[in-house]
Amino acid sequence: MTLHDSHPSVVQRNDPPALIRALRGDRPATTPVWFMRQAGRSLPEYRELRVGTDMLDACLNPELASEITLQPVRRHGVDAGIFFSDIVIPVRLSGVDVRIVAGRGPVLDDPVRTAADVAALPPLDPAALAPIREAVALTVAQLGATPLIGFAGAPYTLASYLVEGGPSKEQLKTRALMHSDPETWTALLTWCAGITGAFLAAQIEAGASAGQLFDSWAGSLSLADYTAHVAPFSTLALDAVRELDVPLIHFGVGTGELLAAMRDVGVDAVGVDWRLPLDEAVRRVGPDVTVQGNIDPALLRAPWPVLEAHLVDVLRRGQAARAHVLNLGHGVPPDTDPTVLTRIVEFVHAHA
Ligand code: 1CP
Repeated sequence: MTLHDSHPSVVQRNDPPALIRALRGDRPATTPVWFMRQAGRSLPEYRELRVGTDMLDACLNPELASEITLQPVRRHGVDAGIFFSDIVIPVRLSGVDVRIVAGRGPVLDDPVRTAADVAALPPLDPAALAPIREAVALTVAQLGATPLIGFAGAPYTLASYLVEGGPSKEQLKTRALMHSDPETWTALLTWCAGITGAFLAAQIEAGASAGQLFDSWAGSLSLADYTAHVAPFSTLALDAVRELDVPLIHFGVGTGELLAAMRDVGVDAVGVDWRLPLDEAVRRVGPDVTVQGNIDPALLRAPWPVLEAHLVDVLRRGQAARAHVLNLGHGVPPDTDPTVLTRIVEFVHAHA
């Protein structure tokens, strides 16, 4: 039995799934819904499975990564799985010493800040991606008709961890490097685009039906800097998957001013955080892309009637777009009550 059999209402056989139709610009009968960070700490079954296993080791164990990917699909009946992994996995698979510190995020003891540091970055051996391909293939076999979204970090967001050595608020060292040493910047972002593009391509070749590029921290950039120093490398990363012909989503946080430029790297959908109403986002990106978002994660803790009114408002504003994929404006906070997420899915699927 595949997972799909337990969700017979999702799609008819042969019909593209609602998520894929929406990303391509069609409006399915109900709005598709999934959640960034739907796999992970909000789920007790995830916390149980992760006991005693390091985060990046879990990502590189195909059975474990696959099971963690499936957990939220089973529990919530969302319209897509998102592959359980992390944006720094291709960095680790290249042989760079990066680890994930609980409650903090990716950390490097030796940040990458000089021309010599960048020149020493090792190439990514395609064979190292074998556990990713295996995990995706296992997952797709279980998902049945429910699509799997593959993902990768955009070169800028990835570079910010390498340069800062860990999470940072405004990526100051990273942006300083961009302006102080353009040659090193180009070399660093080209390396990041190569490994992250290969990571995304491996997932799509193994069966993922869509891809999302996370430029989570692009919101720290001016439009001029984004356009001149960042967007060309995001385009380069996505060039690795264009021939695979799956729909692509591009997401960042605080990127209201960048949305049209993010569209222009060549994607089918842009993700919008909670700061900008979706109808205003549509005014900025025009009629030729789908929008994804933009429930405020803070409202997951509000009383249901407050959250419901917000959902209705987001769904209404999403009508301004050619198509809308409902999601949060950023990832599921770890202390979220997962029953609230299930209720959102039920509500959106019942809302014509
Ligand atoms: O022990 C744990 O459970 C660690 C928490 C965790 C998890 C569950 C991290 C560390 N990464 C992940 C998985 C993950 N990361 C997924 C798959 C799960 C899903 O979406 O269902 C995805 C898509 C990511 C992508 C990711 N990692 C991004 C982009 C998305 C976003 O949230 O903006 C970023 C910026 C990272 C870096 C990262 N990894 C982990 C953390 C806590 C962070 C963010 C740190 C920071 O704030 O800078």
